[in-house]
Amino acid sequence: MEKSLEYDQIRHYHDKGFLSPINVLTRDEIQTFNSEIEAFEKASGQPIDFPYKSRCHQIFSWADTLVHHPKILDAVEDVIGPDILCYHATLWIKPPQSNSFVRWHQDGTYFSLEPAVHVTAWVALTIADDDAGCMQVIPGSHKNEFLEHNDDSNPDNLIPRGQGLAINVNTEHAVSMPLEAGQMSLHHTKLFHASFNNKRDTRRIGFGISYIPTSTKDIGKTKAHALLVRGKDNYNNFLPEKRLIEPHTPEQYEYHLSLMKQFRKRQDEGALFSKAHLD
Ligand SMILES: O=C(O)CCC(=O)C(=O)O
Repeated sequence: MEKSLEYDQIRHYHDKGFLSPINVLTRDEIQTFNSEIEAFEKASGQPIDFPYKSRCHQIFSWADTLVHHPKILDAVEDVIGPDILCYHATLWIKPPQSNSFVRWHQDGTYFSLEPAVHVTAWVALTIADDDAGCMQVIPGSHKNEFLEHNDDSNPDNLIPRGQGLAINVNTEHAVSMPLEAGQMSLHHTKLFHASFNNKRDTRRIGFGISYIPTSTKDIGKTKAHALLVRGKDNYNNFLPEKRLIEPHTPEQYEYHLSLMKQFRKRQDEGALFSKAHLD
């Protein structure tokens, strides 16, 4: 029984590797979440950056609310089933009039998760249309295996190491996933996707949440934590992550940092592993 998506939408996700747009947030929610980000930036005197913009659900109440949001989880449940872990989450912010970009890539290349069924819910907290540099995808490209990626660091790349597909991606059939604030897209972990300049005078802010079914196996050397956000975990394949209770305490910042270090270590180990296997 579907929770929120129509049968055709679910079929589209599985056939093409993405689904967009899906309405999830109210105006009030959008305003509250953006105000909370701005309040943090005002207090810290600078735009939010790493490590705080990664795994933010371990720091901010707004992000904890989002990773547990019933409308997001209903759609996610329709594509990966009822028992759901949040594996990671990241804020993707493009400054106004910026060259910020993300190279073509597949999300799960270094995640060390099997099978590769993880879905990213990308929630727009501001408008994210073509002018703002919304995501572009190659429909059906999730039917490829994970392909070789390389690093190409560039300060404008939102991914610090600049990881991206080593092949020349044929963009003839690329499509955009424009979103209004409060809408989200879903994309499959193997889907080729990228994004380019923000030509608008306003920031483009999106929150990308990686969800996996509890049955996913962790094949990484360093074991991962993951947060149960819906249903039951009958597999215990991941180290149980604690849900945020009290934000902004020193203990919480320490916990966040330890999870971030573990995630980074896994990504680096995954990069070495995939290089050895694809060379
Ligand atoms: O925010 C973007 O433009 C890219 C996001 C992305 O690559 C992702 O969510 O996997």
